[in-house]
Amino acid sequence: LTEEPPSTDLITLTRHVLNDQLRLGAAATGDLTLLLTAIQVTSKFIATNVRKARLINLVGLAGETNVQGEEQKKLDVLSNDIMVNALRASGKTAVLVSEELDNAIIIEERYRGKYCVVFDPLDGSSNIDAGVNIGTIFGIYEVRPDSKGTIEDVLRPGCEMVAAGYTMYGSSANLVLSTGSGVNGYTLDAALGEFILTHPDIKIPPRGKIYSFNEGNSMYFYPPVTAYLKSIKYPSTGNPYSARYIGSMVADVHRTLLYGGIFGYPDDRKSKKGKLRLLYEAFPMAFLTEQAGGVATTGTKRILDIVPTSIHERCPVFLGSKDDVKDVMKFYETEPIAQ
Ligand code: P6P
Repeated sequence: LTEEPPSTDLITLTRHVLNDQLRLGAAATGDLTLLLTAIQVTSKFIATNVRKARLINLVGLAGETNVQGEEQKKLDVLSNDIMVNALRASGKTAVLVSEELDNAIIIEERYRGKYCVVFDPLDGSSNIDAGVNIGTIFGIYEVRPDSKGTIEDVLRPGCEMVAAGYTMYGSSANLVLSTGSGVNGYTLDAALGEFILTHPDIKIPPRGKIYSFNEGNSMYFYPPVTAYLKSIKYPSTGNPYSARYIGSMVADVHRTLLYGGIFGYPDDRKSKKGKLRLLYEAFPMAFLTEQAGGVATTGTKRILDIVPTSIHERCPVFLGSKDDVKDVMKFYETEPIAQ
């Protein structure tokens, strides 16, 4: 087999984002480009630690000490520290919200920039011992005009985000990003230390053949969800859907973006508001889903239109192929919602 000559025109994430900036013309200050570069560095750093963890079981509980007697940090705590430090040092952020921190961080004057980053530094980390793909999820707001950065800058609907993305740590590191004009996927070339454009302009098929729900919660589901699942498992015509559920949101959403179908974590009698977090799980994934031509709803309301009242609130999530998600919404119109 003749080796393909190496491409001499690699499109790295940095180059791709710079092209975005040039497309925006003079209005772009380059601040978002530099912020995304900082996020890229955190993803590479976290990817290294995840890989190491799989080798030397770094994932011990916080508080234990390792053989060197060093304070051992849980991987998600370590990932949080990596992100907070890099985002602050970038000089481009004003407010940070992390799944790992009870309160928002308001960046001090000296390092303050104009962006607010909400993030889950290592979502699904409970799965890491099983070698399941886990990931970092992030969303970016620009501070409101004349604001120096307060909590109100992140208690805004997800439709006001300027960018969102995730990095999935698996056999390779995949960074999927939208800055508001479509979705692109990049794969880390560890040898180069660069994220290379491998999935340009990701589009979700209008309908898929996969549903992704934790059916272990079936006894708690409300009627619209029970009726919807019955309709795709026992269809009056055609074949039933396939079930795929990894239990790691980044992995389940990544498959849904690429293959289509529907991912759902509904509210139910056990989780009255659902389980997934609005600000740094539902909003970024809904932003990406819509940018890829899909739909993201609570069942009755567009997720990106929700106005958060607190930084860690939860919300029900159905997202994926537009025809599949619209099917769920029809059941919310016809079935009694909750009792
Ligand atoms: P369940 C992981 O703990 C997580 O936050 C998401 O990544 C994932 O989608 C969900 O929870 C899985 O929850 O209840 O199905 O185990």
